[in-house]
Amino acid sequence: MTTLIVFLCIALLLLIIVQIARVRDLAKQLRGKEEVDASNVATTGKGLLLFMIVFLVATTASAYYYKNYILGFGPQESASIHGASIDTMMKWTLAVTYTAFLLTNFALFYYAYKYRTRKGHKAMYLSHNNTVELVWTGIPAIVMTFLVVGGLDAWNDIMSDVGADDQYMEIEATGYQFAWQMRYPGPDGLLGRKDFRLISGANLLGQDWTDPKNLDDILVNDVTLPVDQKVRVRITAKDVLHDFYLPQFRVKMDAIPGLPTYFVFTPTKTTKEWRQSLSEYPEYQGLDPENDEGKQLWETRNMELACAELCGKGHYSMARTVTILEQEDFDTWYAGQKSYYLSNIKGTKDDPLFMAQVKERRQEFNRLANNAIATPSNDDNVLNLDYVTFETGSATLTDSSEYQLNDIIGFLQTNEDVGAMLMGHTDDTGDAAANQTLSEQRARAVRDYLAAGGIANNRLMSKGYGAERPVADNTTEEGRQRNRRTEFYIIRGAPSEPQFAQEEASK
Ligand SMILES: [Cu+2]
Repeated sequence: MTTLIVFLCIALLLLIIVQIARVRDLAKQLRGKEEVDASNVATTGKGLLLFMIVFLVATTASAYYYKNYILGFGPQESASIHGASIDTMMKWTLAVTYTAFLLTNFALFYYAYKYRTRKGHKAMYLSHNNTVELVWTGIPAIVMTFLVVGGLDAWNDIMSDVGADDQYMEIEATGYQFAWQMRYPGPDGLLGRKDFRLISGANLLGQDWTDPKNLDDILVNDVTLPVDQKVRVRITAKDVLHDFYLPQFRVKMDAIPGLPTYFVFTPTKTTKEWRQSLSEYPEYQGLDPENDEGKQLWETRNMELACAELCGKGHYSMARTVTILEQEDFDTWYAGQKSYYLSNIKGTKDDPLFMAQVKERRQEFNRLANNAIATPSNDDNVLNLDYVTFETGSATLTDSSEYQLNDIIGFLQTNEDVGAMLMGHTDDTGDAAANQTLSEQRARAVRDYLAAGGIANNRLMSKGYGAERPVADNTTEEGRQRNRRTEFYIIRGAPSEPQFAQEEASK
């Protein structure tokens, strides 16, 4: 239906145009061709003049009306040092192009009007004039030179890296489909080494944990920076091209997989000051419909980090908040962040430092255990399991206990003629009966772990001693800690209660 109506409208319009043309033909025949032409051209000339006035006034008025949306004006003022120079360049370019726009459009329409057909008037024909050529080549050349040289100067300034003596903070932004991972250097102020081959589910950026600089590095999702402090952002990507874009700071740099880029800038406004500056403009006044606390629009706006590269379907979801704080507030925020290594890696199988320790402990354990079965005496048959620990007050083994427990399993599997008595001990704080029970449960938990690991039940026994057999002074915390322990008694032959008692007695 709509198509039909549109089609009919077009047909009617064409019909009208044809009819007008026929009327004009008829008029020509009646009035004489030349007279009609002159009148038409005069009307066109005046029409063009009118159009020029309306057009230039309208473009100027709309630019003025939308000035709050133009970079560098009103609420769109830059929030970084170098951003001000970009805005100045933009303003100069706008001034020059606007002047050229006014002049050329004025000339275009004015001359169409001035040289309209009039009886007795003849247009001026200018085939060549050196002065005119010089003016309209020379002036743009000079203006362009100023713009280009000014732009180049600003570009070199903005793109330059930090100097050797500069005080600055270095952070890292890694783009991937579809998020940003920000990395802060932590207390040492240095970002650690990375290797893409180390990237895993637990190691998002491929940080090399053998590099001590990595151990205090902090990973966060949003950008938080102190005001008036120079920042160098290392920019990189894990999969495809992304683009690190901070519109409020005039920062924009491609994030390229395998080819790190950087951007150096200094924020000049805190988020608070920036919001305050927005509050002066009507666009940001009034209640924010998305906020249920009744906040004004300017109070809920945030500076942002976006991806300015069309990097895939979820591209839009890469927007992150940028928060600029006073140095003092930033320091508080920074101190409250925990290093990724400490909170996610340390003491796990992803931690090469810890795994190296585990290896050393295993060697030491095997040395002591093998020594115990090699010597005829039973004096050295009790090994303290330093790395088997429990949750406070319970018989639940901690995750990190598995390494030494597995060492015991390995040892018992290699030495099949050996049995194990697990002995639990507590310190002397608290109720004696409760301590007794806890020590029994803990020894039992270790025994059960070994049994679950494939060691035959008849080779395993467990016994709890409560606080009966302290090895250190129970009046100090250090002593109590040493007394809370599990021991591994290596017994030749499968253990049984009488045999164990006998071995005990012979000690
Ligand atoms: Cu992206």
